[in-house]
Amino acid sequence: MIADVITIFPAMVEAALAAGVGGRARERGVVDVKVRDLRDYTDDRHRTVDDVPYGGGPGMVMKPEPLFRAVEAIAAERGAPSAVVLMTPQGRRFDQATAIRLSQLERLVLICGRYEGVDERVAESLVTEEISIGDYVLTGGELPALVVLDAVVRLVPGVVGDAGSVETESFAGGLLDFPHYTRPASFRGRDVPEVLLSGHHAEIARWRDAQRVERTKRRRPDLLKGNHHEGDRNG
Ligand code: 4HQ
Repeated sequence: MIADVITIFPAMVEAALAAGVGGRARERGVVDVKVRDLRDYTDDRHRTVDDVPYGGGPGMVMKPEPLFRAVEAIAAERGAPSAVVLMTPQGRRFDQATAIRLSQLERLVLICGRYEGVDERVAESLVTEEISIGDYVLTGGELPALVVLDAVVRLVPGVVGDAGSVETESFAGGLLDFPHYTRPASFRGRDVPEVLLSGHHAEIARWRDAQRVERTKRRRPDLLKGNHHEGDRNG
């Protein structure tokens, strides 16, 4: 997988990408993620990326020219992107199904907005999809892009060591994960469930399945109601 992140805070994105399983996958060349400083695609002395909003009002808007130039430069270097994703609270809510779909694409571009957001013509004619990581307002699209990349990159074959852990985890099959325990078998008066110490693998698998269903009913009944397309609504 090839991915490019466009941001005015490249050091912040680089630092996060260097850490953990994703960072190691990048070192090994399993994924090729490049961070692009949007200011490198400006043409004025001050490397301006924003301007005042037409119609007035508070804050600044990201100018279209540097963003178009950045995506065009990436396309020329890497080939036409499979998707150009804009991180925005106006987008479709990110979920595991979207992570799976994006992980199967060859070339991904992620745009991180700042200020009040990007000029609408970027959303209309450069971006192929808008994604939100949730209904809250952040100061920029960098953390959302890192969230999306983290969820996507770990699905690329060879990134996560044990492929089994990708399959049996939370949301595989639309259910929450089962409870996990490690040593000691008794900790401050709380014991690991007997069945897990039994060595009866079929019984353990049944117990875990039952725990997943029970936890999902209690904590996330929405996941069981086939509401996969609607978020919660107010009112
Ligand atoms: N922002 N999911 C505003 C977000 C956000 C989110 C990104 C803040 C874009 C301009 N992005 N900027 N939530 O809050 O994706």
